[in-house]
Amino acid sequence: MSDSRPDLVIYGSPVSPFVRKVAGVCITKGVDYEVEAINVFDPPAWFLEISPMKRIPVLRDRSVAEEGMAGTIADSSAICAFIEKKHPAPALYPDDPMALGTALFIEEYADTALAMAGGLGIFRPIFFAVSKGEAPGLEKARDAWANQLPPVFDVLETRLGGRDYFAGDALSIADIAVATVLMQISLVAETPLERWPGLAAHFAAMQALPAIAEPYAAAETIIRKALPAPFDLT
Ligand SMILES: N[C@@H](CCC(=O)N[C@@H](CS)C(=O)NCC(=O)O)C(=O)O
Repeated sequence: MSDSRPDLVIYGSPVSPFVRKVAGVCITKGVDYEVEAINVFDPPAWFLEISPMKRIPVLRDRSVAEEGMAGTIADSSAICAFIEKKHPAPALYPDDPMALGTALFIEEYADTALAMAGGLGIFRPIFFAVSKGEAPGLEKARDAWANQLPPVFDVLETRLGGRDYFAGDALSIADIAVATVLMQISLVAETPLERWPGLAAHFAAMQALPAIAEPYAAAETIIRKALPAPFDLT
């Protein structure tokens, strides 16, 4: 009997923007994958061996190995680069050296500066509190929206420069990374971006892509059980 399971397993949860970034790359490339749930705050012992920094996502390629460290890669950026090499079309890393460097920088900026302000500043204080039955940390979230995010959005607006994509003239890992992390805010709060019209247009275009919308819908199903509607932080 043939094995109908996909080769690629993403360990984690669609609630993580980094899991959704990897899922978005798979969807864009038409590569089958499945998500195997891991609670990163209480992981099984075997997971720690494949995630030395105790983070999700970790990818397993079952065509390499079904268990243990072999066939696994930790960190969404490393995982996405692996998937690009294994499934080159459509390319999500530009050929042009400067466009490639730009894409990698924007991916890193989304995964660090944007994720710090949006994930740690807004998503966690709201969702972690609500899921424990506590009052949402709206003061901290409002401070992040008013003070931490605007300089990050300014950088993204400038780098985008009114174009459709962050790097080169096609969708790249940069666009997927920015959209998935921005949507971490949308899970718990409204995200009015009128002050950053280029970023707002880019965000709307990205939200219409199945690669962004489908993993987000999976996250939203989980989040809405504890939080029926996003908050207004303005
Ligand atoms: N740079 C890492 C970041 C991964 C990351 O921070 N994941 C979060 C979930 S969104 C996590 O595992 N957090 C666990 C913790 O904070 O203990 C990547 O891109 O994979």
